[in-house]
Amino acid sequence: MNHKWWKEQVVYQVYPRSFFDANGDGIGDLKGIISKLDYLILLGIDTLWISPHFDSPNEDNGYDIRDYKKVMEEFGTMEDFDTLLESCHKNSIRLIVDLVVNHTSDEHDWFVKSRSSKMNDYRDFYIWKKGKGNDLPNNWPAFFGGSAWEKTEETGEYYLHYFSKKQPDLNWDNPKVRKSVYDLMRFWLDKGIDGFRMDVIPFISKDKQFLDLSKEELKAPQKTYAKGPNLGAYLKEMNREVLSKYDIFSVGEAFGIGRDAMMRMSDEREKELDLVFLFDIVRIGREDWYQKSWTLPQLKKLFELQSNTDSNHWPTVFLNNHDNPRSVSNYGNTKDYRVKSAKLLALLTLTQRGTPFLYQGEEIGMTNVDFKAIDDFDDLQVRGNLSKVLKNKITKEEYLNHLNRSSRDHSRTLMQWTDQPKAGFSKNENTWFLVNPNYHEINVEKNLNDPKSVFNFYKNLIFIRKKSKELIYADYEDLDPNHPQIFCYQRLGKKQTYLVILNFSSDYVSYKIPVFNSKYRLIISNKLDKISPVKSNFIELDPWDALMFKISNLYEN
Ligand code: ISL
Ligand code: CA
Repeated sequence: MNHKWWKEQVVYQVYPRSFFDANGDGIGDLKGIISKLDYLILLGIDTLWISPHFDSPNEDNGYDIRDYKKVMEEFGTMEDFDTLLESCHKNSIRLIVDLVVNHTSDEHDWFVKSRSSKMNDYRDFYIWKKGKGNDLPNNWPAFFGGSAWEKTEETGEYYLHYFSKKQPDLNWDNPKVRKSVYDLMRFWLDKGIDGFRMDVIPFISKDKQFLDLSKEELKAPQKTYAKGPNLGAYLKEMNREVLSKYDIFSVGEAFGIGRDAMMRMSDEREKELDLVFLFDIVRIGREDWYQKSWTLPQLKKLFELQSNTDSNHWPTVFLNNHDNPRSVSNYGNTKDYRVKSAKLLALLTLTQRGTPFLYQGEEIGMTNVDFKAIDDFDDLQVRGNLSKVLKNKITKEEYLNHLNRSSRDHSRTLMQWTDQPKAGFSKNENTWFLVNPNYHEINVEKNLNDPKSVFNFYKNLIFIRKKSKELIYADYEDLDPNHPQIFCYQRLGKKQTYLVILNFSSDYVSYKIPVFNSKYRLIISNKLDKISPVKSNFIELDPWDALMFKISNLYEN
């Protein structure tokens, strides 16, 4: 395993719209992030990833870009961006931005020209097709509801959009498109940014046979959309032309691919991307908005697949982001053990093999919202899928019930800074989205003043992780894959072995540690009371107990 800086960092994702509103217009902004850098430095993170900050009509909260070389007006100015970048670097924090080049906004100049006529130079920047008679070109669905094809008046042809009709897909088979993308990438890299998170990057190559999806494929169209014929070629070209020329890292949002494709995309011998987000863990039990139950052994299996790669790959580890529900609501217990289970998830994320990506608010144990009505959601995906849901005879109550477990909006509520109105996010009483009513109890200020807070547990763990390269690079071994409540694994370093024991349940469990050595030393735990050193290989675990031990291999036989 060759050591790289981006394998040793802890990344923190900021959704600028919901992070902090410095100018009081009710929307988060870049100056807001700058004003909170001290907080992130205190937490100890190394790299900041900001969701799209580019000019956008905000159909999809910035994932619909109108001008790649302009800062979104609501977020501030290019000077603000330059100040943010400079402030990060001054504090040894790296900054990566969100590269959204599978599609643009329909208000992007390229699309305005492309749709105007079949003869326009930009026509082939997008994917146009005639219908079949009066029918759509094929049965491909869009993720935000309806067909992936939209007809235009100007030429009567349809254009392809995997997401909203205001997000037309770029035609990556056109070398001019690829050249334009590489040019905009250089624009930001020459400013000194430290890399890109690449939005739905496996979708950029399309299978131009445009065959209908089968009934089975329609259940998860992302799996088909992620298998275009030229994906590898385009990523290799992007790496050759751009990425390889800078000391940066790239992480692909690989929505739709499986482990094999992940292994190829992030295999350093392939020279495509450095890291890839696999979605199996964050969407466990999920089919689109439908959330089924899952078991701990199923979760452990997914960690096995994600963490145990060979030395040519390096995993990412994340339990939430701006597209998924809050981790403590999704995997923990917010009813009776919110703080404790949030700390357990911190221990899991920060002692796994792979680069951890934290999401704003996760470090203070922010939770899902209890939405009362479908109209309370902001997400276009919720509204866009309603007609399909009702057509499939799902009641609004059932849809709401699932959305309260799976919606993206849970992670887009305002960051909870204090117990002041709007949780201190903004001075404006009119904010773009709601704040979770539990902000009186769950907020940064309270966490900073409590040595036993979720924040301080994350802070201590980040410190422990960064201090020990062993913990970062050590091999991963699940010691008890089938246990229904306990997640027990070890990290086998050359000099040290770390043992992690997590009680992923609200039960009291008397647990026989699979491998035991009397010289284990407790490093960190979420147990409030002192714990007696583990004498025998039995340990009494309270609900949601999370402990990490270390043993120096020098004592080993
Ligand atoms: O719910 C989803 C798809 O059905 C999400 O998981 C998400 O759309 C998918 O992971 C792709 O996400 C990325 O691309 C989207 C944007 O809406 C998401 O915010 C972005 O993370 C289109 O750009
Ligand atoms: Ca603002």
